[in-house]
Amino acid sequence: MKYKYNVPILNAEMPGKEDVQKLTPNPATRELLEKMADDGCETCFDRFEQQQPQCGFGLRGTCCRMCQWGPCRISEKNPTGICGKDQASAIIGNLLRALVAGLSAHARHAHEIYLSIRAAAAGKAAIPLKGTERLMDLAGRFGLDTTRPASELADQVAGILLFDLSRMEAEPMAMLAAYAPRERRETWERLGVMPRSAAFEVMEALHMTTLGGCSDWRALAAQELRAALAYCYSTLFGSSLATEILYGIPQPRVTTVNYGVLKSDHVNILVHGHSPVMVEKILDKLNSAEIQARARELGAAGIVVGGLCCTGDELLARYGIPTVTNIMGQELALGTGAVDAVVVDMQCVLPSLQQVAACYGTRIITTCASNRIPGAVHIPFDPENPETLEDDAHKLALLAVEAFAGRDRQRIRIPRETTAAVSGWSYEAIMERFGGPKQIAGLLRDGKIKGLATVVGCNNPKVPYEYNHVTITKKLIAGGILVTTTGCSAHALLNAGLCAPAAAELAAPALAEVCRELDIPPVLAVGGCVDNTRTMRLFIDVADAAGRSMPEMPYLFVGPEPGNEKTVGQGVSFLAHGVSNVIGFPAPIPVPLPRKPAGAAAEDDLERGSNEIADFFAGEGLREKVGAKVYTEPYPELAAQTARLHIRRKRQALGWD
Ligand code: BF8
Repeated sequence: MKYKYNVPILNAEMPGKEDVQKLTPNPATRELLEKMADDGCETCFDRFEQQQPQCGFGLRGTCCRMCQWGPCRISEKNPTGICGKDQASAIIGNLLRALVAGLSAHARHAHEIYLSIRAAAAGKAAIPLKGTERLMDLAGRFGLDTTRPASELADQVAGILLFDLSRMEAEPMAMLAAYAPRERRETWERLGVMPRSAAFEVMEALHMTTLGGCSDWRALAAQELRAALAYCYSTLFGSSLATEILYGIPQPRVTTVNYGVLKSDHVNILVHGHSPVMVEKILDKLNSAEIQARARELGAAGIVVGGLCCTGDELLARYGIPTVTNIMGQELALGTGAVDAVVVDMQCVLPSLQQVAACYGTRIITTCASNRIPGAVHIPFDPENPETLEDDAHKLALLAVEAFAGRDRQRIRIPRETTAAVSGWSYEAIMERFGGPKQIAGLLRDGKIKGLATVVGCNNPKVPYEYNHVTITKKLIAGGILVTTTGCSAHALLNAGLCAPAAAELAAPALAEVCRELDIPPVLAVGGCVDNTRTMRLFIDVADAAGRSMPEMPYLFVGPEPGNEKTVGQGVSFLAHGVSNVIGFPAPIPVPLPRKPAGAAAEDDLERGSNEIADFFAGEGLREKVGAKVYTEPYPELAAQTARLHIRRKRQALGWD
């Protein structure tokens, strides 16, 4: 068998700490990197340098570790694994396994929320059902009798959502049937990629990729789409909308973010992770007169709560609670020396957190049985036995506040940066501000807004921290493209000031005018990663209002710094909906560089290197199937140009330019 990928590979120069110091946009990051180096406290930026050079097989997705015969490194010398698996199957199999690992993470999150709704409905725990509007909306969409009492409806809705997570037979997913556009459903039916449930598609993906399983990469690619649709509707739509049943639909609020929100004379508590149930209860307790008085008794002037990662994004959206930073900034936040306690639930919590905490005397508290950290205080929330929630939250709030007493305060240095922001851009808030999907479609058609892009996802040490998020986004808004954002990307854009109305001055004149007229920023922070649902609903409803299919629309999904396995499903979900992706480093696919063909005369007579998987994602394969493709571009200036060109081509095809 011929090895097809013996061509140079699209790669980025790996940045060292010096490059990060030069390029990272937030001055607070630079200050804290220096401080932590002076304090002798190691971070992921140090460990990234120590890991260089990283394995080329891993980087290209050509290492197969799916059985105990391997690991097999697929190369020119050895074009198949020991079992005979070829390169394409190895690469797409790795991607599929990453996607379903991410799907499992989101499914576990969703499971906790759905069981919490059940517990609330049964009156087993003091968990609210504040989002009556969302409950009634979903009950109506699921065909329930909306005259029944709210607790009964909540229990029924939770049951339907749990079935979307777990169904084993070939029946439609309820959430997909309720929200997916008809044209998309017909496309997915035609492609044979309709999903059953999260659990079934995870099972099938692992089954297909086990030793002696599926060796047809096209069938694996179809399962990638199927699993992404299960991901999208059972765990993104499910979690996001179910969380609104519990805590209500966010509304815009003016707030302040960034490291400078921490205060040296206050108790500083960071909340971190993804599932909101325990943290919401802890917030209630922290606001109580008793805990506030305890903080003052210990000598603190008050209590500051700051958000990390998606828990931070969600609390920012719901209450305007200030966010501090994202996955790669979590160690830096502790490096301020000012953090008394970090309360973490699930996912994206660096295992190093306890070591950094030890440097600064910070107390780490874990609240999810799936996410233990040795040395941390552990009081888990169990939605099946929620009766202790109230007492546990009280205990945790007290533990967090009492961490203030007796800490070494000599190492405190809080960067001054604070940044204005407007949070709370739920789907409903966006619609209210614009007047509805028809109005947004009109602004797109008239060219006042050139396109809609969502800039999302993690950080990755393979690019200078946050540089790609901020650089691409500035160029998108300068090109008249309205941006939504979630996850770690949102933290970068919030701290860069792009989520404040004043950022309109960086936008193209027509977009700036729209922003000023509606008093919105050009970058709308819509929530945590599961709240990509809000952007997807926006895209679906605006396309419908414009009378166009999703693939025709000037939309883009931009993931400048993908890191967690969860982001694979995000990108593929949007692809399945006909929304192209612009992805930064790293895609674990060998993307060949253009090269001079043998015998070519001119220096610039280049041809694109080719392989099946890169062609499937970036060429016609996927585009013919779902109407969208992937652009991989690690250099943010070029990525933004690609994005703007894509939007322009869509507009020209629609006759809007
Ligand atoms: O779900 S963006 S590093 S925080 S995975 Fe994690 Fe990635 Fe950050 Fe939330 Ni999303």
